[in-house]
Amino acid sequence: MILRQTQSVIPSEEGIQNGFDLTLDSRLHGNDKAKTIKQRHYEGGKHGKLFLGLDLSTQALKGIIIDSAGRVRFETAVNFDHDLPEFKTKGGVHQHADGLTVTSPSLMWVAALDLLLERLQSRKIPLERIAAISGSGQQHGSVYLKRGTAAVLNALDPEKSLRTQLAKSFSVANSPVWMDSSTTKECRRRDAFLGGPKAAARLTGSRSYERFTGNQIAKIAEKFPKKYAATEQIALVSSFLASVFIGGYAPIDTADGAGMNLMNIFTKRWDRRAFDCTGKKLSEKLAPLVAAHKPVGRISRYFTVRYGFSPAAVIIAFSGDNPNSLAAFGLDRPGAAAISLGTSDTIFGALIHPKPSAAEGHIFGNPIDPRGYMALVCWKNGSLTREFVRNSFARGSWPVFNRLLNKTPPGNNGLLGFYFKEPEITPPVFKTGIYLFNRHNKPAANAAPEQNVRAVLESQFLSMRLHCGNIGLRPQTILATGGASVNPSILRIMADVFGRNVYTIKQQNSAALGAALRALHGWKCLNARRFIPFREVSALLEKPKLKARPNPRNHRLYTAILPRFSKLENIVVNRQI
Ligand code: ADP
Ligand code: XUL
Repeated sequence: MILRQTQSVIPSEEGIQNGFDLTLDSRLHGNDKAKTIKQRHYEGGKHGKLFLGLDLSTQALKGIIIDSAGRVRFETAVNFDHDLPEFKTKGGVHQHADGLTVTSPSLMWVAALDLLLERLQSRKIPLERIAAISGSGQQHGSVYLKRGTAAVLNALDPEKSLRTQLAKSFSVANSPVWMDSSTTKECRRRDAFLGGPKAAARLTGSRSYERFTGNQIAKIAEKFPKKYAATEQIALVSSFLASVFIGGYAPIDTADGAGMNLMNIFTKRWDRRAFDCTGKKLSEKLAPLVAAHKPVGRISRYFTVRYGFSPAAVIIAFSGDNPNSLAAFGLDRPGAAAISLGTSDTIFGALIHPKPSAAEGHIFGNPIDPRGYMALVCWKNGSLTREFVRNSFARGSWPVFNRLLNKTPPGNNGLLGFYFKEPEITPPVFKTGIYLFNRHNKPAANAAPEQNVRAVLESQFLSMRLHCGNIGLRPQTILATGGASVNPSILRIMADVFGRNVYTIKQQNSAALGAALRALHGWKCLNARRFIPFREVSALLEKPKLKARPNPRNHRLYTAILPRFSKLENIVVNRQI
């Protein structure tokens, strides 16, 4: 039974009482035992403990190592398209011919993990000093593991690669990822079964969404019944990576678990009714839920022998990329919100009294406050759509893109555009296309390069401002993160649209940083045998730096445009043009 397998590798907090290392000695092989004793001595010396955070994002696997003072000591990344070209992904994914289905090869993620760890090893990073590891995964994606995989994970041979050993372990070779929009039928069915979108949102924190894992599972159960029946475990991207590390199925944390339409958002438990409209025997195929600061096991022998990690290294529950970014900013109470400009664009912040919306946005558990919540709104047309406009109109160069932007005034002389290069999540748009409107709200046939560059950015931030209030996000200040947050011209428009100061931290890979900080936090909680406020960890961090102040005149202009933007957006959504 899954629960038992998982529990057997979770060190009991009682056991920790007598000393951190002692708990695990009983589970070690002879050689490893000797190593632990040496290791304990080493860690007591002048070299302090280190903490590893991983982020398995859409386009890359990133790793950040921090010390116990929260300082970043090392970072590296494996880019799927460039470093693993044999998997033939574009932006880390495969877009299917129907224009709606989007998947990533599960084995590619496993290959990326070995590659990243080999890189750390070849750079002589003292992996034996890593006391705890946590991680992050793109949210909602699901990994389907064949019967017998628990045993394979438990007995991984350090002489062979993960890729070789797990090659036959996936009952569904290609994982549906968050960019998938192919499950509208399953969503309508779930909403109806649960009493309508409002009831579904009240129960699970979100109405049914195409990318949410429960709907993806329902599609696979119906379309590929044999593969579904052959599946022993369904993991999220985050819990899958944690599973590889512990050599058994890892629990799912309540922040990432909320992105499945399967968890009761208020009790933070799996919901039987939500399971009933998903797939047969689902409860046997999902790991238990756990708060994000909890340990889920010790590192498996594969990693200690192959890479030299200490057998004492503890694995703290992995979570989603947005929840981990929330941790990187220490957002445990309402006030500031973060805007992440990664492959997806998201806005999110902490909430105490969540009000799930039947229209848009999501409520997840808060990964740094087991009693708290976070609200999030997500856009699929984020960085890749900005890149598309950059490639089409700015010779593929961000400096050219920024120079063009400076040629147009805020408000773009009345031109508004909607760039749905991919089917959109917020608002829901399945038919892709670019829709331009002139100052008289009439469709515009085309626009100059500089107008397109401004239109895509203004449209993205106006949409954020328009939609985030519905889920209770009214930020006082904004913390920007993700790949595009390095671009000052983009941050200026963000500040002007929201009328708020925009700050950044040095590390734009906030999901990996958040995972490293959660590793440190979880490790502290484990040693203290109680929940320690995350502030004790986030207090260590450097203060975010002010990067853009709003220009009041521009802000007034954008506020005046908002009702017009909303009206035109409705027209596009309803396909009236
Ligand atoms: P993810 O974590 O989802 O894989 P990242 O947060 O790493 O994504 O962001 C990657 C994106 O950052 C790229 O797709 C790229 O478009 C964007 N990016 C990088 N540099 C810039 C820049 N100077 N201006 C705008 N966008 C940028
Ligand atoms: C959030 C979402 C994306 C993914 C990929 O709901 O779908 O932000 O987490 O980053």
